[in-house]
Amino acid sequence: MADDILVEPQDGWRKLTLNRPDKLNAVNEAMLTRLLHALDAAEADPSCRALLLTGAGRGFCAGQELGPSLTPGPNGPPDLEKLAGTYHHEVVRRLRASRLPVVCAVNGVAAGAGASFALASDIVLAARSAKFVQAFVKIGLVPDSGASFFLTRSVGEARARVLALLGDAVTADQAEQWGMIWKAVDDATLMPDATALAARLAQGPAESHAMIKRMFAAAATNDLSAQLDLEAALQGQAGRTDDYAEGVRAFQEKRPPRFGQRAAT
Ligand code: T3D
Repeated sequence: MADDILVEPQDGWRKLTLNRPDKLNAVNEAMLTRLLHALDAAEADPSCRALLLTGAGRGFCAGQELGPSLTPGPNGPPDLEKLAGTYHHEVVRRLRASRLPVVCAVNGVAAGAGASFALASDIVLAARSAKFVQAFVKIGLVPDSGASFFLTRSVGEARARVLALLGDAVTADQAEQWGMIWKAVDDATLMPDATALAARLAQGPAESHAMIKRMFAAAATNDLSAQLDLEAALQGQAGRTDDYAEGVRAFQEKRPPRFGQRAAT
């Protein structure tokens, strides 16, 4: 059985590791299919309340494998629209639509679609030695997997255009300063920090987390009035959860809350 996607169930959360270290975890169709299955399985597991995504070896993910499916052959160019739509973009959709908070530990270079997978996650920590490369332009392609969406919103259009047009690497520290990621940390503390974060999220109010993700997704397109309506509706929903009752009780009793409910479908 292929082990290019490692799934390690932890106490209330799962660690997913892209595991093709000799290729800096470059992805291909089979690997992405297994990643999609792993994401679906985590989503369907009621005991799973958070995800940690990382890469094995010295890279996080070097994007699409520059192999046969990307190589123009005797029958003409490959159908990259189909490739992106079937695999890469489904990963991004799953990460964003998931009810589970996703922590991404960028342990090394994140290039092309690999950078987009990181940016699609909810909380991104990167090792100081890691870098982010919009590699697409270097091989005559264009940003995909949400890169143009995420970057224009996180670093602003001026920087996003430079990154996309030149394909120069951005260091983890620079990515943090620009707001592309949450934090750059020392290489040695990346996994302990990311693990602690995933474990902490797994102890949090799962339904609240799911609604926060929905709310932030909608904020990308809603006007203020529509967003206020959504916030009111979701607050109403949150107010009816057991976690809210427990949260208020815990506050009044001056003790930490014990959240435990799985997000509703
Ligand atoms: O339809 C669609 O959606 C199309 C897909 C689009 C999405 C994309 O992701 S397009 C972008 C594809 N990715 C790239 O263009 C990145 C290519 N890789 C690089 O530019 C560099 O490898 C890095 C900047 C990522 C890292 O450089 P460096 O010097 O640290 O490592 P290296 O020596 O270049 O790579 C190490 C090995 O990984 C090497 O193998 P070797 O020679 O030791 O056997 C290299 O060939 C391999 N590798 C790295 N990236 C890929 C790869 N092999 C296949 N595909 C890769 N993408």
